[in-house]
Amino acid sequence: MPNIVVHHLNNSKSQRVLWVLEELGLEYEIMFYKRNPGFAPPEMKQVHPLGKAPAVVIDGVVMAESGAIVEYLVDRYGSGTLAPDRSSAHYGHYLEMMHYPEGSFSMPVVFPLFIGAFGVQSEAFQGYAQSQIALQLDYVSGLLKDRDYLVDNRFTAADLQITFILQTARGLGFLGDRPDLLAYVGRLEDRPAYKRAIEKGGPFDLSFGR
Ligand SMILES: N[C@@H](CCC(=O)N[C@@H](CS)C(=O)NCC(=O)O)C(=O)O
Repeated sequence: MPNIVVHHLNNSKSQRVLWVLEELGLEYEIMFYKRNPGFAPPEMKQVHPLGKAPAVVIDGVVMAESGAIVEYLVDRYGSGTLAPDRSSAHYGHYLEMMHYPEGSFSMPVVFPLFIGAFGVQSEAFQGYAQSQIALQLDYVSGLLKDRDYLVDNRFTAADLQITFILQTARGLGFLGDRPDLLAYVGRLEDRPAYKRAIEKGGPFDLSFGR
């Protein structure tokens, strides 16, 4: 069994790591950090120079970037679960979907948070942000048109990886007219491993005071 320590910030992407560890049935220790008020506390820089969550120490090696951490854990300890076989036709799509949430999808979804936090007044930028969020949400809806899960129509780590961004979009009120995406997130949140990860990680709230 590997020795795994998860440096976990409340209401953050480190929730993904707790969830994948629960899906894989691995043991781990959690070090808890609290947002201060919105940002990570400075002690997180003692774990990784970026000071962001998640940071995970696996057998003494520090890793950041939730996508890389999830992919590594699934590759190493998944025994063929949570990902298609590398030789399968689905593997390329799986990799794309593993990287898409933190790549193209996450930036527009956080625009409204920055607009609010820093009082950005530009109507042109606000319009751009709205259009880019709609573009990404339409894309995800299209991917799920005839299926319940993103890859090979079965639950994989790609669904786990995209959940946080969709939960953020939901919290910001962007899924109100998108029953397909609400149902998809609901399906993922129903997983026993997701629920265990929430119990262990502590209160999880992406409603942004709405
Ligand atoms: N792409 C990184 C994002 C890391 C990141 O920005 N984490 C946020 C929490 S979701 C954070 O630590 N924010 C606090 C801060 O920026 O001080 C990942 O997926 O791990």
